[in-house]
Amino acid sequence: MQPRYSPREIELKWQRMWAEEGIFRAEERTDKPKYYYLDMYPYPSGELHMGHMRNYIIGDVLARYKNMTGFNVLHPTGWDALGLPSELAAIKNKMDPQEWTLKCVGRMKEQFNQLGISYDWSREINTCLPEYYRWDQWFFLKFLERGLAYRALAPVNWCPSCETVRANEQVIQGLCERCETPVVKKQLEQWFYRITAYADRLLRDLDTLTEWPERVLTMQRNWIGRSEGVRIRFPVAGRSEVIECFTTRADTLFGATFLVLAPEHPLTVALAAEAGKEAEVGEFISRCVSQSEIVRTEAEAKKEGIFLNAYAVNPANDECIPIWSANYVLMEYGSGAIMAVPAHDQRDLEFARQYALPVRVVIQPDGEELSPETLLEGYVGEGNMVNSGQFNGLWSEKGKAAVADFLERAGAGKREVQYRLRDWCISRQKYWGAPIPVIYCDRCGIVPVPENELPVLLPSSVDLTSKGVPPLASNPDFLNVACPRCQAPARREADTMGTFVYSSWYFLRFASPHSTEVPFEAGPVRYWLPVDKYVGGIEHAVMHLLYARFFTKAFHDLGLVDFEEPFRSLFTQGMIYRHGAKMSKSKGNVVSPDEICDKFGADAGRVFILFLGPPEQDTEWSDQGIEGAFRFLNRVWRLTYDVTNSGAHAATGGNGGYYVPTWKERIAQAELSATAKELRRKVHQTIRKVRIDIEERMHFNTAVSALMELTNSVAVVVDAFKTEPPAPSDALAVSEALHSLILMLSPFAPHIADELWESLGHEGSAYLQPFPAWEEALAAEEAWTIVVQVNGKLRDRLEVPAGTAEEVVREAALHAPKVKRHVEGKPIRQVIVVLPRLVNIVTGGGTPESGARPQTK
Ligand code: ANZ
Ligand code: ZN
Repeated sequence: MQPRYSPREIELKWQRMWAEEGIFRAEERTDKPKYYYLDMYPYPSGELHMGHMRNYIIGDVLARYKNMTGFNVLHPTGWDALGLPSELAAIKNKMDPQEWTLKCVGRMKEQFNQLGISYDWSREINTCLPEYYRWDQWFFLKFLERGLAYRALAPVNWCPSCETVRANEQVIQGLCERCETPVVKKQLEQWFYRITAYADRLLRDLDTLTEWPERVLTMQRNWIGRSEGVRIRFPVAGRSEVIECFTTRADTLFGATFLVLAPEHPLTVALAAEAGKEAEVGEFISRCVSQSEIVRTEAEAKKEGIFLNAYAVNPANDECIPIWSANYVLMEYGSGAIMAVPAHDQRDLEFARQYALPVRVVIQPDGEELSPETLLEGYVGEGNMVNSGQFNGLWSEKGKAAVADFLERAGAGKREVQYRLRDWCISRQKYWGAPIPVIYCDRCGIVPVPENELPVLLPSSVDLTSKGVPPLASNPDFLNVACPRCQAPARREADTMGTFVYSSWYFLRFASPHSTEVPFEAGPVRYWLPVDKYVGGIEHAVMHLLYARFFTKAFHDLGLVDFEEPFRSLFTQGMIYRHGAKMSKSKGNVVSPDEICDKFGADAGRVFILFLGPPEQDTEWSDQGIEGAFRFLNRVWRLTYDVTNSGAHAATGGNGGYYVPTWKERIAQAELSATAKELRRKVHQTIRKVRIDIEERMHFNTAVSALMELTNSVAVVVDAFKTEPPAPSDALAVSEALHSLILMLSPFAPHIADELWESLGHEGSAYLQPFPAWEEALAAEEAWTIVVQVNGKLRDRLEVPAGTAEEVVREAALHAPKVKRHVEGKPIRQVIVVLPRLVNIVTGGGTPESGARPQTK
């Protein structure tokens, strides 16, 4: 063994070895429980920095640890290669997206290997390959058959100067990022997945996800946004139309002082026409339509509206109330119209004040008098119904049901459940995606591409910056096709699918990544799925994680899988900051893994990044910290070297050092010295701590510090050997300590662990060894048995951990029940503590023993 630790050499050696032996290759087997660990697969951006790497290192430690603790581990990865990020990067780098992607994949794979990530590369997947995306097209056809895919008009961002659709990411403060022209909304026919059909199940099953962060569950609940309410019918005075309003507050019906239509509501234009206000209203509508939904619904947003010169009839009291149109009502939610109750809704109140509309209090809180004239904030709480006819005096919660019953009986309303969740628009007017497999025929309409003609290949010669049409429409060879039904000339759909489609099922593909007949095979899926632990950024809390859950449920209903939730346990890791900003290329504060690996080695980089803090928290990079991690590994190296190569003390056998290869059998029988006993205790305590830290909390940082402490403890014992030859039991204890240390180090710093494992005379990777287990009896602190006397007479015995402080023992003795009985009511004169054996309590009160000296033996 070399006296000096040179990471690069050994890291390359072991990486080669792992690959040759295929030790990370997963196979279905029944002799062990399976463990499917997955980190969110990356999109091939070209370079990974240490901020990204944290995620993959966290996962790698866990996957390696699970393998060493007896699980059959699946730890795969692949490339989220299709979609806008890759297309934009390719354009920026003036490369063909395919070429660009494959180049990035090669580079990033190198980076993962360089850091020793234990991926099973035999299962690598890449979404931009037809063998993968043909299944996205196949699912589309299945969804279409079942009514889960449909086409509808939806707005896109349109740049009039580029004559092309811009993604949200390409619109900066309302301007096209390429030419800085203001972007407008344009209605296009697009494809949707009907995720709303699953809203209830997606919501309900959140309750079964007990190993998901509460924060993510809450975000999904809010995103789905279930509301129970009533759809109330308001006839338009003097016309045949009826305006339906969805409300969650039927109890406030008598407080409705006006109605508001969304600008896009069909009646807005119709009523404006009758009022002779077309021009004014038209202008108002186009102004609102260009505002984004987010801007329109923000609490602080400026409210803007227009009176439509018409009235509606309140079905509860036949009152006629004015009809307005305003920007803060959205066409996409509820019915696109609301009854406005300014006294009890903040936005309605602001609007009412702005346009001098009446305010009527109908809910009166207990012990407080609301006045419509002075009200500054809508009162949204519960209270007694007032100004509400036959409902007066009802408590608002009861009133909701009573008004709903009344409306349903009168045929003027119906109870309804609304969701915030919208259907998922999968169409992108972009090149780099899977073509949506439908054909438009003038005679037959929308014709699905027959299954046996999949995949619809993405053509390679396409004008990425085509004007007026989506890029694929610029390629006539792609676009023009014979109708599969009537053979007449027809056109292919030129839109492609968005990025989130591919990532909605990739975790299933890893079970049988090379299947050509099916997207995934039932047997392997039954064996591996669901994913046992899924790790990724909190930014995926809603869209990706909701879409993946939706696909899984839809697949369940298609009979493709027999479970409904894909990810049993979810972990969201924090981000790395440097110089106060999130580590990112655009901020210029990235640290590259190459830099770290060249200087300190991958293992030091791994240990350091884990040491930065609990993985769920954001944390600050430290340039000095990495040196600390490197020093630690050097210490472990040096220690192993000292133990195995110190020829001077060959007395105990082994390969010329203190290291005893057969320690396991021998230590059980050995008479242990105090030093050996103490070291063993430290070893078993460390094993316990490391295991619990990893399993219960994924707190790798505290696990690493426990390993550092253990290293110090072993070093103290070994240093003493330099002056005095070790007692046999001490050498055995050192052997145990060193073996345990190196095996425990293996998930964190796998290369050095393997090298040192080899230096201890073993063959193969430490990864293939069982992770050390602790014995509770050996980990337990030694106990002191303390005799408690009262006035010299034995009254009780206490068991306390060895080393307990004098004050603690004293208090424990005074509070022991048997002791209390004898001191009750008497003043305590003195308490004498003689550690580790005895406490004598001397009481006053003239008993004969008072003041007696304790008998110490
Ligand atoms: C009358 C009312 C009185 C309301 C009151 C609230 C308080 P959630 O809980 O999010 O479902 N609303 C309905 N459709 C809307 C739309 N298209 N655009 C903007 N706002 C809309 O909210 C339901 C409430 O949001 C509904 O109940 C309605 O206002 C408003 F004291 O109706 B409410
Ligand atoms: Zn046809």
